[in-house]
Amino acid sequence: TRIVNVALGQLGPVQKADSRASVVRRLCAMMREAHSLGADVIVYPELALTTFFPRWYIEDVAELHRYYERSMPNADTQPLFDLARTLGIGFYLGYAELAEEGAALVQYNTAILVDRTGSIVGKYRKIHVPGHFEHEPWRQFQHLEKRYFTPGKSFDVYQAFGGTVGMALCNDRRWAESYRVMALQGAEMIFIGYNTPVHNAPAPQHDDLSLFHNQLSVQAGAYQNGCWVASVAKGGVEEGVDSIAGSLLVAPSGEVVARCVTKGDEVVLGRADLDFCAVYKRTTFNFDLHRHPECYGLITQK
Ligand code: CDT
Repeated sequence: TRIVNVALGQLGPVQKADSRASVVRRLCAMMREAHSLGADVIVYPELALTTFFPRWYIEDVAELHRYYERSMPNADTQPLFDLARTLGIGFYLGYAELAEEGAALVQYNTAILVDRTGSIVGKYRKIHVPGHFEHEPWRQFQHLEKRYFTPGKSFDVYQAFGGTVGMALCNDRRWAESYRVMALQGAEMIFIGYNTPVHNAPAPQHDDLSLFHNQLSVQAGAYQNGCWVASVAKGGVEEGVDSIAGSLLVAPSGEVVARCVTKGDEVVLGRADLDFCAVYKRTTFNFDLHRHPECYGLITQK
């Protein structure tokens, strides 16, 4: 057996006035708790270092760019990396990234995977960037991710924690392709961070189903690909906007083996045996034996 003790590092709200340093203190406290529970790795949410700023239409570029990290680690986040190395625990962390590409500054919604030595072993830039591009004042709040983030280019996997690990971010978890592309590369465990407002302005009739759709997506992704999925929220009421919590660890069987029960900062430990993937990957979801990619062409066409 290859056991990975996975801590769900769910965050409660981060308000606009909360400094990076104060958020990193919360993340460090959770990392210590995860370590005391025996965790090998702690999974934090998407955009964990700041409030979920795509809820606002921000015209001033300097003001907008205050929400992004120009380097990682940086002065504010270094304590988290130092603590990881001291405790010998890895982490997944989502944040807004401002990347210098030639003369251009490119904005990404990013997650990193950090190993037990405090070294970054993987970086993922969100591919399914949801919401809208233009200011839509009719909404109670904006969801301007399409304006603020350029989509990433690939779903990769990494050798970490004794297995093959992939990453995704929030809206990616609703798309079967996200999990499948990583599973085709052998993913045994996928980490996902999310911020999901309860209210979805274009389809308010779905508001009551928001927790159900979250869990449905993650359970299906895990089962259909024979892999573990840890999906972790930033939940609660942030700047007046309520977001779902419901962080989960799902087994390759599709069963929920651990979940958070509050909407605040909460650490819950789950025990993931990576060898439990094999029976699914060898039988029902033996991709080599049973897939028919020759019939799936439409999926890769625009
Ligand atoms: N952060 C993120 O991707 N949130 C979306 C909200 C719904 S789309 C406006 C999600 O899929 O959970």
